Parts: sequence; C-alpha cells; structure tokens
Amino acid sequence: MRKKYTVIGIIAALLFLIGIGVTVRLIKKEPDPEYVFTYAENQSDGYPTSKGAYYFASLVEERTDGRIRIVVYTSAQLGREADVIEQMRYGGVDFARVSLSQLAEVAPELNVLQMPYLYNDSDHMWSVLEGEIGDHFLNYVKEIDLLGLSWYDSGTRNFYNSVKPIRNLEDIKGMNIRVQQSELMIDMINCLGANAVPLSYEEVYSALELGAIDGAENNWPSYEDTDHYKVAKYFCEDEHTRVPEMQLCSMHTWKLLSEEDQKIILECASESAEYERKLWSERVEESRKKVIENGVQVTTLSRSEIARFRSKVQPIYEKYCGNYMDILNKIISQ
Ligand code: GTR
Repeated sequence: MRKKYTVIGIIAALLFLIGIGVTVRLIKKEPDPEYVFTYAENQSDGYPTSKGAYYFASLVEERTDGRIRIVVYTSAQLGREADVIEQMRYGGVDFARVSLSQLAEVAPELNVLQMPYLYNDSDHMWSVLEGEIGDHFLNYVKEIDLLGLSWYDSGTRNFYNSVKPIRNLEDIKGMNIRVQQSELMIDMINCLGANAVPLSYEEVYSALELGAIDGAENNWPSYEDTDHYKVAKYFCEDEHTRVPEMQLCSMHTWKLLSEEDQKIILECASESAEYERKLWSERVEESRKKVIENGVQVTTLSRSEIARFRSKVQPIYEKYCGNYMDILNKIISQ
C-alpha cells in the first residue's frame, strides 16, 4: 500500500515539475506579442515574393523579441490585389506586397516606373529604384495612406497564348489578351492591335482553359507557378514591360509603432527584398526550364519587330507621363 502511494507521489511530483517547466518556458520564450499584424500576398507559398514575406515576418519577430508578430496570408487569402490595396488604405490589412500596375491605379504618378520598353535592362531598373527616384516613390504613396518599405523584383513581362506562336505584330493582332486591372496595361494591349481583357490574377487560369481569352502576359515564375503554361503553350519572350513590386505598410499601422520599431521594420523589409531578389533570379531559370521541358514553345522577336511594338505604344507615353516628363526623362537618361 505504502509503495503504491510512493509511486503516485513521485508521478505527481514529476507532473508538477513538468508543469512548472512548461510554464517557465512559456513565460520566458513565448510572451504574448504586443501587436499581431496581417500581411497579404497573392502568390502561392513557395513563390519568391511569399518566401520574402515569411523571411520579413521572422526577422521582425526576432528583432522585436516577439513583440511584433506578422502573420502572412498567401494565395490571395485576404482578397484580390486591388481590394487589398483598398483595405490597406483604411487599415484593414497591415502589410502587403503588390504589383505596381495595381498600385498605380490609385497613385498614377507610379506609371512612369512601369512604362513599356522603358528600361534597357534589369540593372537600369534597379539603379532607378535604388536611387533618389525609387525613394521618392516609396514615400509618394503616403498620399494614399500607404508607406513603401522596399522594392521586390518581378522580372519582365511577356506574352503567352494558346493559339499560335507570336513572332511579329500581325500575330498578336485581334487576340484577346488578359491584363491586370490597370488602365495603362489596357491601353498598351489595345495599341498593339489586340483586345485587352482586364481580369484579376486568380481568374486567369480558368479564362484560358475555357477559351474566354486567348492569352495573357506575365513573367516566367508566374506563368509556371499558376500552371498557365499548361493551358497556353506559346510563350513569346518579348519583355515588353518590367513592372516592379512594392512591399507596403498601411499608414494606420505605421503610426501605431514607436520610432525604434519603425526602424526595425524598414531594416527587415530591405533585407527581405535582398533575399527575394536572389530567389527571383534562381526561380526565373527554374521556371523557364520546367515549362520548356513540359512542351512550351518559346519564340523571341527580332530587333526590328521589337522596334515596331515599341513605336505602337508611344501614344500612351503622352497620356500617362505627360505630367511627369521630368521624372521620365531622368529615368531614361539614368
Ligand atoms: C504577378 C504579380 C502578381 C499579380 C500578377 C498579375 O507578376 O506578382 O502580384 O499582379 O502578376 O498579373 O495579376
């Protein structure tokens, strides 16, 4: 009998000690965060921008000793890109990474950074984004209650379709091409003689599959990650635009933070952007290889054909950059 009580006593003591241990650990290592913020991302979990978001969240949590927790929602769980931007302006979503095409709809001066055939190459674009002009625009979005934290890479955008290989301007004529919900991109497609169909990113796959559109345009990783390549096998590496992406914070959220925390957020955002850019160039190669292995037919345009495409879109420079010629000229001459 006594032995039985001793055993029960030992077990009770052990459970007690384990209980204390767990409690101490909880108190020591997992304090309740002071803030829990949301982060919207419309790409899937494994996509470079999503990995950048997770990295950003983990850096912030680490450097604020768990006081600030950022919960990342990928695959447009918090809504379509345009809706997320709207929500952020009123404080409904705290952080996000968005395409400039979408953001320029509410902050039109941004169009000068995403005009077709604007940059000579990736280095040209990064020298603009990392310089005075890039900084100007990260702050410019304060006018719409957002703060730009950093720039993310999104490579070049190219046409792809399910009808035929594109080798010249005549080939694209009359095609129904999906674009982002952006006035500028709609005009660009129409200038090229195709018909622009604005749809949100999430709607493109089924529109291609059902034949409601003939094609779309995007970078290699998006084309591959969304499986669009399975329903639109002709990819023309024409590189008509480079549309950078911005990591954003709602100004409502920003104002809640101490100066010290704001500094940490900016540092972590910029480190996450560096990380994303590295992942980006690796992913472009992987995606390209994968889709070609899966039967995608890639074409390119000759120099003279690119010149024809370029001259067709000239009218939109006047329309979208007319008021910002000084910035545009600085970009061109940089
Ligand atoms: C991708 C971008 C997305 C979305 C998409 C689209 O390149 O990363 O955020 O804008 O393009 O075409 O809608």
